Amino acid sequence: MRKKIVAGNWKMNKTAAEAFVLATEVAQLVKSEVPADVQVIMATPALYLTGVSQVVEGIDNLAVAAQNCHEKASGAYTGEISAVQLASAAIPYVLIGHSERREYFAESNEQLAAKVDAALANGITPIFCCGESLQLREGGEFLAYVADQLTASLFHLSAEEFAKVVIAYEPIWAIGTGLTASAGQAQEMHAHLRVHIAAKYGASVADDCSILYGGSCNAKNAQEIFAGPDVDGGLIGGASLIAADFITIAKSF
Ligand code: 3PY
Repeated sequence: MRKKIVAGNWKMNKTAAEAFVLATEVAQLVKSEVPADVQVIMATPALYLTGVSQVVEGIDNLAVAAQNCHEKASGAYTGEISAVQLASAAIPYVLIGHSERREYFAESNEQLAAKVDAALANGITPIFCCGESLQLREGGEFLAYVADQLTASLFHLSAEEFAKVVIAYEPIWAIGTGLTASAGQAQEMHAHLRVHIAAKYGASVADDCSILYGGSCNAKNAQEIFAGPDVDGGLIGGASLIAADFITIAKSF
């Protein structure tokens, strides 16, 4: 049985005081309102990871995630944080390959493969992001393009390793634009990725893989998007910064 997951990507938002307020509100609402079978995650700025970890402590279905990690274990990489360091602070999840990292920090498929390896080697669950640009969507090549992103960064893993990865499909044209993939467009891609995973790892691994939708998913459209049989939750941008909206999304299955 695959997990239902709603992960909030705070990106580079919130001051320390605001982060504490938001995390505390989310924690209270998860405890009182979110079904136990929905895993809620807050991907906070690195600075707040340990503080927010304390806020979520003891709530089984609430966890923190880093938004990135470096592929090397340690060394002269000013400003970076390694998976070894995240693991040493008991951070259970890390986003890898968000389109903003691919675009603004030129992260390649090969580098992302190394980051996935580093996360898994340290017992951290990677939430691997993939998605196509508007140009690729309009050109009609988008299904193959996104499947190729999985092949390039994940398909070197053993089936046992792959089973620990969460996928987040985020069409770039729907990130921060207010545009959302329709429920049909999300389901089409998710089903395609599941078939692609099954061809490599078999039906049972594919069936158990959580594939989240991201890209302007909000309290109004989450229910329709999550209704897709291959949509197992969401990676939420702006709406994760408002506790009530984020929790409405977490209750949208
Ligand atoms: C968005 O919805 O804007 C996101 O990028 C979520 O990661």
